Amino acid sequence: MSSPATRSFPEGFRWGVATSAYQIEGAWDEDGKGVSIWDTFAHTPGKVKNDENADVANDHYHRYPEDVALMKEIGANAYRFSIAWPRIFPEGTGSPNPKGLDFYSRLVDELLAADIEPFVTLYHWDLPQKLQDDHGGWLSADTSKAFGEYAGYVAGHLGDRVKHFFTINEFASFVETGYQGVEAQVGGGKTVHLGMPPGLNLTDAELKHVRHHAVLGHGLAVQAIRANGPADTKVGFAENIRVAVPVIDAPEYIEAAEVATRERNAGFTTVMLEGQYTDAYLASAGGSGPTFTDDELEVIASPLDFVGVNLYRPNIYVEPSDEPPGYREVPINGSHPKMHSAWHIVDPEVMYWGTRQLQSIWGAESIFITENGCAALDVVAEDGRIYDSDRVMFMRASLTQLQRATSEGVPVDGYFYWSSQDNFEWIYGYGDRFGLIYVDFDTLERTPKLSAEWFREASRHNAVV
Ligand code: PNW
Repeated sequence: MSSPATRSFPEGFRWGVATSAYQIEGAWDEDGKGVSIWDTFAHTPGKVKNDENADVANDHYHRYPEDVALMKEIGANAYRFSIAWPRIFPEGTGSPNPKGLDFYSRLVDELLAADIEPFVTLYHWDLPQKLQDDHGGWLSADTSKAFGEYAGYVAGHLGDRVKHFFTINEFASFVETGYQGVEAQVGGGKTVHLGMPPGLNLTDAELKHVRHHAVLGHGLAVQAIRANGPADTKVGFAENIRVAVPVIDAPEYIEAAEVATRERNAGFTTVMLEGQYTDAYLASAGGSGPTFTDDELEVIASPLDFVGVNLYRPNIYVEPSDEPPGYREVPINGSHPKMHSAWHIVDPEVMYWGTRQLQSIWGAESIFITENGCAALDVVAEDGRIYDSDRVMFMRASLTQLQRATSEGVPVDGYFYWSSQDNFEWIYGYGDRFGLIYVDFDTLERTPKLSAEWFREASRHNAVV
């Protein structure tokens, strides 16, 4: 192996895999679970590719013992999964459903017995439908409040065994794509409007209120987790922070990139870590929205134990500029390499600059890569194996850059590959496979891929292999 100094991670570094409830559990209406906005959306024709849904998905709800054994086999020592809010509170608030909590309690016990540390995400987009119907979902602070109460309840009941909680997964994804939607290129010069539930098309000004309620929900959850969980409970968020990468590794470029990253995350990461909206953010969208109080800002910026970031790609490249705001966006070339997903511009350096900026801009003292991974055109070869060489390349390159960061003292405490197994990839259905483990969606048979072998060896050596 290459020199340990340039390959190893710090002692205690977590090698994890990640999933989310709606994408793998199935059992969409079992044991008293309420309906989520994703159930409703995926049951509506025309919303998901091939009209697929996650009613059964990976059937993880019933097969979790096998899935935990597989995680163990591929070398994971940490598992990030999400809790389906409507399993715990079928209507979002009110009386809890004991059978829902019981599923997660059994899962946690199974993980601990296998020496895999549970990391729980409280919101990975499957909002109880009732909160959408009654309050308009995240358009209302009532949803933020309900989220805080649900988070406190879970911490009170699982906090004896779960030591790490992530409040909300990818604010930008469910807010921007759910409440406004995006125009996406589909080839042939055509664009389509893509959205996720609730499938609204709000203005930029209205969106600022939705963002505000999401970060407020995060802050209320942090406080409720602290109030209801044991003293050693740790909490943070899991955000797909938009990272501006400097085109040249030189001081003025690095500084310009920091200014850009801080501004491009003003509605989420920046306000959660600084307790203030930036002036440029407040002035955007004609200066309207959001309305807030100082008390709310304080809740939003409740102190965290760690920062979790999903890093897949650079958001933009940046060079310095003498004009405000002090940086200039460098366009991404049409021929820039991509992974299999159309949105997936490749640059492993996002792992280095992203984590380094969390430390340099906000002084982060503990960072988790809550997601990193790629889709690939995986097929079972004649010998029964799955040769996902592109995923091995992607993971090795990403972890090399992450190791570069830790070797310079950036405090990264763990890496969660997305995803442990192929699963329901939201509006793309089952076509986009992100797993280390291949899933045959007809038989639900699971087979570790070549990338799983790579991950197991990296975890065993605590190093890039
Ligand atoms: C994340 N991008 O979504 C989600 O947290 C997962 O649920 C999802 O399955 C996974 O990544 C793969 O897509 C993303 O445009 C959505 O850069 C969009 C982007 C990245 C991640």
